[in-house]
Amino acid sequence: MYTQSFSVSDEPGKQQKAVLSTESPELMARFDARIDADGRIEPQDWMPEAYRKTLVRQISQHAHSEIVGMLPEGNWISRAPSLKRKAILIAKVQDEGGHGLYLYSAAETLGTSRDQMLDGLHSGKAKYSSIFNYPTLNWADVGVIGWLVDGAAIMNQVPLCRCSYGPYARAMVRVCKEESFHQRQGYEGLLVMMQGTEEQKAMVQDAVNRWWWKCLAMFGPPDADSPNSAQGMRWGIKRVSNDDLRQKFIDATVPQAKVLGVTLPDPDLKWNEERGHHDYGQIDWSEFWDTVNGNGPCNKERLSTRVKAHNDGAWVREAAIAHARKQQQRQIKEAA
Ligand code: FAQ
Repeated sequence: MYTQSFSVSDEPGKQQKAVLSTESPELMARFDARIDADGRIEPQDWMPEAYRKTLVRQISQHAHSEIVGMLPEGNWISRAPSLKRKAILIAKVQDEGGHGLYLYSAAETLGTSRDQMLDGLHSGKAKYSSIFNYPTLNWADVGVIGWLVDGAAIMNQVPLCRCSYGPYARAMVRVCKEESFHQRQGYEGLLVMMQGTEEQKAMVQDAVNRWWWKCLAMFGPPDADSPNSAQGMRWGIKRVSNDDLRQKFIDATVPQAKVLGVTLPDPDLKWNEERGHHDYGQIDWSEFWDTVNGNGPCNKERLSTRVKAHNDGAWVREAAIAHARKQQQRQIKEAA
């Protein structure tokens, strides 16, 4: 899918410039016209450096989120309540790993190497979604992550299938299909628990209480405080604003909560006939920024687990490189 990707060296400092960065008015006008006509930009096309940088920032953060997002649910694979639930959870967590890989590949087409992106994550410089810095305390958390976290992710990612950058938009199509399965498996798991004992019902309600507000914050700061939104929308990278996506998510989730039989923990949540939307209470943005800035309950644990996994996997990467080298040498010998 990404074979149109540029050849980029993984050696730091040896990154190949994908295109000339000359921002001539003529190239700029052609780029703007393509964006205005709702056309796609492909890796081989000229693009302004700021557009490239914005995409690398967003796509790499997205990839990191998928990879770190494997950890909270991964914690429950060994404790799933049945073989069926364990198999489903393994498949889901594996899917998230796959999403990370498509996204790193999409970002690589912009001339940034995977090593550079991973360095950013492992050194704590790169961002990833705030939501994955909270603990998964009981089995209902796994269902709630599927229902609400994947539900929020889909709401945000469906418009990204129409993103102006081709490789990102195409990657999102498959990601969204898989996220839909994740959302349904989470909701189905919760429906089963809600038909169970009083203790099981209380577990679901407790998990919903802990995750609801964090899921609303996942959409990012309010539009008025979102420095990247205006330009991202102008370039057709973002299609729907943070606040509009948040509102769509709330409106879609309220009836689902009713069917499930849980209460969403917001006394201000009510239908507003005039607006045709639900009103909702205040999100704690200071908690959100604390978490984004590395001080949430699990930031340190998530990062150290990820760094350890990367270091533990070094021998696999080394073995793969040694194997590729041997094969190459054999081919050279055979050709001689
Ligand atoms: N967490 O100006 P904006 C998933 C940062 S995937 C941390 O509004 P923008 C799958 C933002 O980066 C979830 N940081 O920024 C799954 C910016 O910082 P910067 C991830 C956040 O880019 C499910 C600053 O705040 N999804 O869940 C967050 O226009 C279950 C100002 O914000 C994506 O990445 C946050 N929540 O809009 C996996 C989707 N929000 O870079 C496992 C693609 C904002 O200037 C289990 N990304 N920030 O230093 C996007 O759509 C956008 O990047 C937004 C942010 C909407 C996230």
